[in-house]
Amino acid sequence: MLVANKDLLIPARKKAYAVGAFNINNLEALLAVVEAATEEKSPVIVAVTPSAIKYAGLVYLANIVKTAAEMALVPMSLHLDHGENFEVVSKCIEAGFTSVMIDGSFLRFEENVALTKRVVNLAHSKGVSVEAELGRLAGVEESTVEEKEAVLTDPNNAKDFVEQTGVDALAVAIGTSHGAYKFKAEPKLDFERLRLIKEKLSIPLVLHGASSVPYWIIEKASKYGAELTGAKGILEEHIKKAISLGIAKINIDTDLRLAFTATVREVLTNSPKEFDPRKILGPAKEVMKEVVKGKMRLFGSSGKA
Ligand code: PH4
Ligand code: ZN
Repeated sequence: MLVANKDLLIPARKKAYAVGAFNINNLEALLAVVEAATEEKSPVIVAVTPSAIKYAGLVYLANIVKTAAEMALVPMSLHLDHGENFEVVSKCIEAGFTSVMIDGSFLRFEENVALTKRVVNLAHSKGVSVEAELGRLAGVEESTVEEKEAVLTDPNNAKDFVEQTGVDALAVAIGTSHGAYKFKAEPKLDFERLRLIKEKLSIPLVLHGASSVPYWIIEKASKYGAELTGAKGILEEHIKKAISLGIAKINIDTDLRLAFTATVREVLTNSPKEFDPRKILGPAKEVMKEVVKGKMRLFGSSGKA
């Protein structure tokens, strides 16, 4: 069944676990996510970005997720990830999304508040949840203290932002970034900042850029010809600590991309005569599913559906 993110995230924050938001761009990724959620008895968020919509089409994506939700025995939401303007948000709400992110993190504080408020008014009138972002995800490890302060979420601003906008969840910047190259040196997150944000806000907090870039996947992809030198992600123990500090939604995309690509490379190398897409994409889906199941166990959402 399709539910709003709020219904999944409020219990998660209360009971100190997190619900995974997994990005999908095609049927294989969706099947991997839904099968994993069903086997783990876990609530799940299916995330779609504007670039996924550009790739596969809004109506196609919305309808395969709605079909999956009708058949699934676990609660799921269909979430717009990184909606960049009011127009994309309203199109997604019209198409049946149950949750939207409006990412005004590139705007000045007042502009971000104004845009987010406008989205909250529309979304809440339709029972749709809203996530917003304050602070920017960026590689900050070599930044000066002043640069970090400009990029990472300020706890006092976060409190004002939530009070002024009425958002249901807030994505915070504490040192994560999107993609497979998150750190040049040792993985490090600003937990003291997160602790202060948690003290000031009772709504669920969201961690973007949370892939761990597992060594076994990098090793497998590299064995079959990928060039991924320097790839590094978030430590699993840091994910657990973030959950204990109020993170209730965790975004994962890169780890699924890596699992998919490593497996496609493996199959094509080991079976050069194979040209049936089902025999190439099928194993890739299975490995993505195992990755999703592992995340659900790590996040503590297994058994919560
Ligand atoms: N996301 C995924 C963003 C994907 O435009 P696009 O479809 O390439 O955008 O919101 C994440 O936070 C994923 O984090 P990860 O890279 O650590 O998996
Ligand atoms: Zn993100």
